[in-house]
Amino acid sequence: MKEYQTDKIRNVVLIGHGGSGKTTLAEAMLYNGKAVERTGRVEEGTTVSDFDPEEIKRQISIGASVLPVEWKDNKINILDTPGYFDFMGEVVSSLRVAEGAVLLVDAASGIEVGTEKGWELTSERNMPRIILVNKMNRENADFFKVVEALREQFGVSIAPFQIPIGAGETFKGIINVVDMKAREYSGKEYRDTEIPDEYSDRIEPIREMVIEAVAETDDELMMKFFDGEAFTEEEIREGLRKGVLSGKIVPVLCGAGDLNIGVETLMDTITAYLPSPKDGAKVYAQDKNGEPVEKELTTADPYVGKISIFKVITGSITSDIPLFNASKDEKEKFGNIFYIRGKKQIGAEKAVAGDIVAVAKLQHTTTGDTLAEGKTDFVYSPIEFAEPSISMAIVPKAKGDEEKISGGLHRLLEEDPTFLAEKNSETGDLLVSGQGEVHIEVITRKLASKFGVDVELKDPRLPYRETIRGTSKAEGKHKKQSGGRGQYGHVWIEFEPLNDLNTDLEFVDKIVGGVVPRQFIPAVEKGLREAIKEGVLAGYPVVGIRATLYDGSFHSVDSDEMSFKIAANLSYKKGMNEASPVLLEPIMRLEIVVPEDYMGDVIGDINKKRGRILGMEPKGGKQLIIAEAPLGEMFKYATDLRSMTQARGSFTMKFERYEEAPPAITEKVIAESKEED
Ligand SMILES: Nc1nc2c(ncn2[C@@H]2O[C@H](COP(=O)(O)OP(=O)(O)OP(=O)(O)O)[C@@H](O)[C@H]2O)c(=O)[nH]1
Ligand SMILES: [Mg+2]
Repeated sequence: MKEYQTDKIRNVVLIGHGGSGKTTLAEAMLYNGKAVERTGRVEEGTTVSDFDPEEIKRQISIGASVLPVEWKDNKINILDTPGYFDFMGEVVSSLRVAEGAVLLVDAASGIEVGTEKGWELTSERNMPRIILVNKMNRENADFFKVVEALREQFGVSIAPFQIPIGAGETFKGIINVVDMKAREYSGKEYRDTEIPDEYSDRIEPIREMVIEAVAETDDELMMKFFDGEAFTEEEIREGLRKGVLSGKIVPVLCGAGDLNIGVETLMDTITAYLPSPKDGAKVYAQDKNGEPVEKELTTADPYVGKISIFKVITGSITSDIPLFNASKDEKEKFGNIFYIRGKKQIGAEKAVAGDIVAVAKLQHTTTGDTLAEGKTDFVYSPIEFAEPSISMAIVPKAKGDEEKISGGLHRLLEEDPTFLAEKNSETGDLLVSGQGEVHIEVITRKLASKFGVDVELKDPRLPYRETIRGTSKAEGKHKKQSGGRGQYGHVWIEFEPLNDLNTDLEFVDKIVGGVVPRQFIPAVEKGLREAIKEGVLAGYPVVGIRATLYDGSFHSVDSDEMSFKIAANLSYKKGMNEASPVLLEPIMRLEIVVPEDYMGDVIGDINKKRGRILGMEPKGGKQLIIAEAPLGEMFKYATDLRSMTQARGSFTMKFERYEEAPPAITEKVIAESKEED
């Protein structure tokens, strides 16, 4: 690939609802830029971008891909991102390196949740963007309806630069209302044509929208507009460019990625209107000194070793230079740098500021780290990812694979900072927490394909507790006095519930007259403390009990600490069984944010899950619902909430307290514990 200077580079992220055609569009762009000889298809698993076996199998994008393509003296680094919500982390890291975005909207489906999310993500970052009304060849595609909806939802910044010629089966070209030119496509080529007569009525109102958007960018132009004066071509062009760069104007184009209609115009618009890294005012951190380089995305691939993809922020970079990882405070050995296009590697001599390159086998670097030529006293601010919202237990199919699993997870964590893996010390489960069920599934598939371990997913075991509701007095007598050294310990203990479930055991010594000698009383308490680690119902830790040692006896020769520990244990087993033992389940506090329309469904669902609503209040145009529900019902809440709200809801959940479990749950848990024994 030729060397391009910073002002000739465009880092453009493709975003949009799942299946809006991003990967197919990227394929057409690569074809137009002669990076591929023919266009691959998502259905056939032949696209440059969706090369991962999981992407091919599922026919969706899972990881972001970098796809550099040369276009008329410029290089466009296309960042194709997944639309599926579980993989939002990939969108977030890609937005970090891009200066501009193309937001795809399906011409037949119109605005979808992914469209709204894409709009929000780019608005928050003040990122210049173009909207492509894609799939114009679909049945029921309606450009004008989509534009109207976009204007209604996103305001006058929406400026349609084009209108389609035909729609659905008859879609064959576009009319540019800024230049007033028409173009028809054969799929491989295009030719400029006359604007068909029947379109003159449609052009005027659309052109009016563009003029109005231009007027919005500048006070003087606004005055002119209200005075009814026409803008010059120059004013329109200048106003549009400034407006797009500042985010005040969002050009709307139309096309069909799979027919390669409108794609070259989109590429022209990207290079003409979206910022290069030079004019992109991206702030990564206060740059006090040094020539820092920022690394953004990594992919773990054990066959070629780990590949780190990064963006050069300042200065330039060549192969084999020593770099310093400022985030980890470690030296990093840099081998050959190369460009990456999907999975293909393309040799690179040097990469200038603004460009995106890759390097293999970095030792210490993970996603979001800052690399610099020498020591720096700052690092670029880390990328903020969403917290994982769903957890599942990973169980190896073959015994002895535990080490391979944790090794594999460790590697996958380096490329994907949006999941967590940890061993729960209480239940012993290896828990993987992610952004959704598909996310966790994909992680386990990667464990199999990249690291050769087969695993199963299970619901995590719950950290139940046990306590008692009644009181009891129980004797524990341990006596062994035949042959050898004798053993003798004897206690009477009263068991009562404590009101406080945060205390496990309160031990009270009410021995009088030395019926249990002083020196053995700590052994009784120790025996109890060991015993309560396993409740009598289902083996869960016991909390909230008081045990009062009030009587017993001893033998002057045979009594020892061990005998009293055993006696305490015997008393515990008997006493607990006689004091109405109960199972406690964890209750979680939930804060759920959903649009008003979904409130009824969400509240009904919480009730069905044995939860209760504590309060509701408006929050940022949506509703905040505060609720409590047992953890046992909430494992898949991320999935449930997504399907109830079409992914418009979000929630956080944290442990609140323990509460007695209903009989049905208790029975089930007891049965399960018997099965495991
Ligand atoms: N009719 C029509 N179908 C298209 C067009 N572009 C893509 N498709 C089809 O739409 C489906 C989804 O296309 P993708 O390119 O995978 O969409 P995507 O946005 O990359 O999907 P995710 O990465 O999963 O979010 C595939 O079946 C494509 O063949 C188009 O312009 N017109
Ligand atoms: Mg895709």
